[in-house]
Order: sequence, then structure tokens, then C-alpha cells
Amino acid sequence: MLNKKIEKALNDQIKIEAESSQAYLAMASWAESNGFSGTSAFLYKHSDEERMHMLKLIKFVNDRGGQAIIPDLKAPGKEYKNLQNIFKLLLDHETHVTNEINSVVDVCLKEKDYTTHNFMQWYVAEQIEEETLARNILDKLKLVGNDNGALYLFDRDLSAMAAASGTEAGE
Ligand code: OFO
Repeated sequence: MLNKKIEKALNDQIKIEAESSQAYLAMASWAESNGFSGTSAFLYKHSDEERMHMLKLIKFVNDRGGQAIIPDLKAPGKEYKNLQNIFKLLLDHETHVTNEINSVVDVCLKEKDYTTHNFMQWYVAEQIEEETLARNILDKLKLVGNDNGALYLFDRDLSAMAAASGTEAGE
């Protein structure tokens, strides 16, 4: 049985994962409508993965005798300056998510809930991958700058990454 503090921390995290999914969906839609089909495929997939992160938490809370709450969400962004802007926002968002996951882990330790602590280790590892991936993409975009030919190749690379597997976009 989950104690109330843990249940609240996990429900807060459910909301954060839902917000991540919405944010990346908005970015995917912008990229698609601006002709970056590879980047949009990558972001749609990333959005799906965040939904999966949310569902995993929902199941865990309910299986352990708590009640997962489906949150309302504020509208995500709709305008982005360019791809660099998108991936900078994505990296900032993932850094925020990492901090939040660390706080959940902190509550687990304080409450001596080692089962939830163990469950949360999957998210801790996932965040390392996601932050690294976002940083690498941003580095590439900085090299690309305003070179349209390079941007075309970048978009093609992201399409290949999206097609390759769930792992690159953080399965
Ligand atoms: Fe991108 O993070 Fe979920 O957890």
C-alpha cells in the first residue's frame, strides 16, 4: 500500500509526464507544418514515449492500492523560432523533469519506500539518456546554423533516428 506522500509525489510525476507528452506533441506539429518531416517524426515518437512513461506510473500507483489521478493540462506552446529553439526548450524541460524525478526518489528514501524507490530507478536511468540525446541534437543544430543544406541532412538524420527504434528517443 502506498503512503499518501508517495502517492502524491507519483501523481505529481504523472502530470509532468503528461505535460512532456503534450509539449513534444506541440513541437512535432510545428515541425510538421514547417516542412521538417524527420524532426516531426522524431518528436511524435518522443511524445508517445512520454505518454508511456505516464502510463507506467498510472499502473504502478493503481497496482499498489493508490489512485492515479488524470490531470488537466495547460496548453503547450504553438510558436517556435526554429529547430534550435525547440531543442533548447526540450533540453530545459528534460532537465526540469530530472530534478522532479530526483525529488520523488528523495521522498521514497525519506519514507523508506524501497519498492517505489526501485521502480523509480528506471526513470533515473531514462533521464540520463534523454538529457544526453537532447544535448547531442542541440550541439548538431549549433553546427548546422542557418545552412539549409545541412538542415535538410539534419532532418533526414532525425527521421532515421525515429525509424530506428524507441531507444534513441528514450524508450
Ligand atoms: Fe522525457 O521524461 Fe519522461 O520521464
